Amino acid sequence: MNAATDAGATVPGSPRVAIVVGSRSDLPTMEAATQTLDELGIGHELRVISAHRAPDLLDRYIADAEGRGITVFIAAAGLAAHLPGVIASKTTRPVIGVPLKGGVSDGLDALLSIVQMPKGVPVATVGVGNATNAALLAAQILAQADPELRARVAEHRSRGAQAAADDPTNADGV
Ligand code: AIR
Repeated sequence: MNAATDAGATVPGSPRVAIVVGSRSDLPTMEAATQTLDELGIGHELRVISAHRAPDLLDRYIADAEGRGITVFIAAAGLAAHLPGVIASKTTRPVIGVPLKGGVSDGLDALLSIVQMPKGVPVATVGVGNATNAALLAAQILAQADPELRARVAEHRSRGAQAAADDPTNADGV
């Protein structure tokens, strides 16, 4: 086991966030996560690995990712969305689940599947399709041990607040 694995430290230049999706059909929704991580200067990688179509590959990937210094996993899936829970069962690094639209209740099924993890193995869950919030939460987790990133996250948020304030629909001084 290398030092990076032991300490959960960064291998210089290596990605810190892994985005795992259950299907290629999930990729368009997750573009917002990669874009947000790019804006914040956070290295990331993306894999398509279904928890039930490729369970052995998922096992190997998580072990390898931890060894390379991946610190936060973002896992997105629709339908019977077991991917975040399965990843969380195999790592003690934080897992953020993104329920995706589709299925009989257009995302409510995936939301309940992800948010209802039985006690002992948590998955932090964001709103249906909210890839942006998943990336921001990952950034905030990483920022706790990285003052420069904390400043970038704060700046990113104040830019969002400024954009809201500059929106002409808010110009009536409310
Ligand atoms: N899925 C794939 N394997 C496990 C799950 N939960 C999900 C994908 C996608 C949906 O099933 O995350 O949202 C449909 O996948 P596909 O490949 O049929 O388009």
